[in-house]
Amino acid sequence: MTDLSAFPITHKWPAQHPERLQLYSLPTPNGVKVSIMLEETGLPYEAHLVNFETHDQLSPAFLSLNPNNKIPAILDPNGPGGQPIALFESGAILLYLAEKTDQFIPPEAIGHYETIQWLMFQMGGIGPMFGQLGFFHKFAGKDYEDKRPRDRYVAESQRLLAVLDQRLQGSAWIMGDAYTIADIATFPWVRNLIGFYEAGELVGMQGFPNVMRALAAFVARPAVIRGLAIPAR
Ligand SMILES: N[C@@H](CCC(=O)N[C@@H](CS)C(=O)NCC(=O)O)C(=O)O
Repeated sequence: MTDLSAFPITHKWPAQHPERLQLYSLPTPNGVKVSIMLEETGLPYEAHLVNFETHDQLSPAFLSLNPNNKIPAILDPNGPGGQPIALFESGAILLYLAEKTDQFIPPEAIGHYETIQWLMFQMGGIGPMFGQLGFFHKFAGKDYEDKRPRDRYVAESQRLLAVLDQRLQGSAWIMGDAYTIADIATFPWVRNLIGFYEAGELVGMQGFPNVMRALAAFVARPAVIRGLAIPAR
């Protein structure tokens, strides 16, 4: 029987199936990257809800795994060399799961590193910039009189969308015919920009037809449909 008691996070979120990978998350654009990836790979896992309303992400148990107090995080009892491994940062988790399962990252070196490059483009660009746009357009920042911060993030989001649209010209996915972790990282954020942030019109999404076409294909995937609702709130 796998024993995860050395990981304090399992005291607050007990594992019913300690031999399975444990996911600590919430269905936000960063959280669903990992639930979608897990659904796509078919790896057995157990999902635990980290409730922001009760500040679960600031609890000592959660901080013991991620001192940066953000979801998603995982604990894989069967990590490298059969040892348990705990990870945070969605990009690092996607890469770990891709390499663990040999799925959703091309095996040949050039395609492998280009996929990582586009994953970093999402992690360093799309995620943080769209997130700031959401703050200034939909949340507390929308009441600021000075619209320059909002306009700056609108312009930067449009620039990033143009780069992505150009990349997707004539390609089903970011890496061509291959659906990869770069897509799994990126499209939850594009979906969120249009849906939850209600910023589709603001950034002129209709001007990015390749992004819209790939987003439609992404959200139609059965694993994506399932992953978007995990963990159940
Ligand atoms: N770079 C991190 C960002 C994670 C992140 O921002 N998570 C948000 C939800 S989408 C969060 O946990 N916020 C809680 C907080 O800031 O207290 C990643 O990709 O994993």
